[in-house]
Amino acid sequence: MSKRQKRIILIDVVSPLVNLVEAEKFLMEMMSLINTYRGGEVIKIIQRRAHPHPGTYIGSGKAEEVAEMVKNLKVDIVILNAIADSTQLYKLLQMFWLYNPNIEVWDRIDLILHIFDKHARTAESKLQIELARMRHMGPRMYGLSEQLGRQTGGIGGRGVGETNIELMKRHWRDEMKKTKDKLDGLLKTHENQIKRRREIGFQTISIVGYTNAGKTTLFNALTGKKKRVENVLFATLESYVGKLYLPNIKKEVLISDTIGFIQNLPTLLITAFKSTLMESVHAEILLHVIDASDPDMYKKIETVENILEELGRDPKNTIYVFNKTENLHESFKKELSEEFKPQHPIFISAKTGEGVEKLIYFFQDAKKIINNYSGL
Ligand SMILES: Nc1nc2c(ncn2[C@@H]2O[C@H](COP(=O)(O)OP(=O)(O)OP(=O)(O)O)[C@@H](O)[C@H]2O)c(=O)[nH]1
Ligand SMILES: [Mg+2]
Repeated sequence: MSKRQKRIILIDVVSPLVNLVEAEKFLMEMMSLINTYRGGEVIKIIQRRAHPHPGTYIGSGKAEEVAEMVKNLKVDIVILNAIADSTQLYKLLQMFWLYNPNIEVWDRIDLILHIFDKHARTAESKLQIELARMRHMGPRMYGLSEQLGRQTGGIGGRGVGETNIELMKRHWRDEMKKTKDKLDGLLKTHENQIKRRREIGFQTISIVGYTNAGKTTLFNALTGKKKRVENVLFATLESYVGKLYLPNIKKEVLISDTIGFIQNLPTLLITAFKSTLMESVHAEILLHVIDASDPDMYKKIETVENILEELGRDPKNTIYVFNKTENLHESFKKELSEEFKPQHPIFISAKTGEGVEKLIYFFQDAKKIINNYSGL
């Protein structure tokens, strides 16, 4: 017998100044994320508010309404399209618990962490996720403990309650430290690997870009590997390294593929994935893969640039690779060529292989083309 599909309520708090079409667009990416997670039957709610409510994020009236829906529609998960305060998430959880003791209340970070959890393959990425989850969930766990404490601690909520919270916090801190130590160990090994490759004289070209831009498809085309390509967000969660032989200069270079970026990627997750992203940050050349068929292309380019900056990557030696261009108008290509001249734009279709040869040729010539470039 197949399991019942999860029933999910997705809520976005949108300013009254934003029109409905825009508001719907905000929800689209969340819908793709839910789809990546495992899908389910999604009920979308757009709540108009100038600012999120400090206590419940969505406002108490709306929270009551959602609580009714949790009861009547047998909802499993309520997701906020926001990065919410853990006290706000906890407050909502408390309200909905009355109607479904198994209800879960997530924000955007929780949803991304659940997706990461599902896709993580290596010990390193699993630990990174565990640590991020501990950091994100921690305060909510204290909330839970505080409530239990109040129930058993008598008047004023002191005594047993306080001890419980302290114990909980200490346990949490210990667990977090253990996870961090394990991760630091793996990180050291990874760093040494990168150092060794450099000593041997390997140059690295790293593929970065927004999630679903076609990074892995390009990686496979360049290296002949067969890494998983999927039309979902965050299909890749680890870094892969492959080799590419450049016949003209008779040299082998390393190509790496990694996790994609996304708008409003919480800093917590960037920090958590620093070790995975290290490969890219240190690469000699960065290929920023852009889905040129995406109407939101410009916003996504900016998101990727901002995250790279946050990671401390110098924008120098970055090549813009416009992908999915098999149906792109020549005039649009021309426009992009002009607009992004400093980023040495190249147009490819990683899927059909169109333009990939040109890209390889470009690597061989990179020294001449990129100013001040000392590699290759
Ligand atoms: N039309 C078209 N689709 C492409 C092209 N390149 C990749 N795709 C499709 O885009 C989707 C995402 O491709 P991936 O290579 O997994 O993208 P990614 O950037 O690695 O994605 P994440 O790892 O999830 O961040 C897949 O359905 C690919 O088949 C292209 O040149 N043209
Ligand atoms: Mg990928």
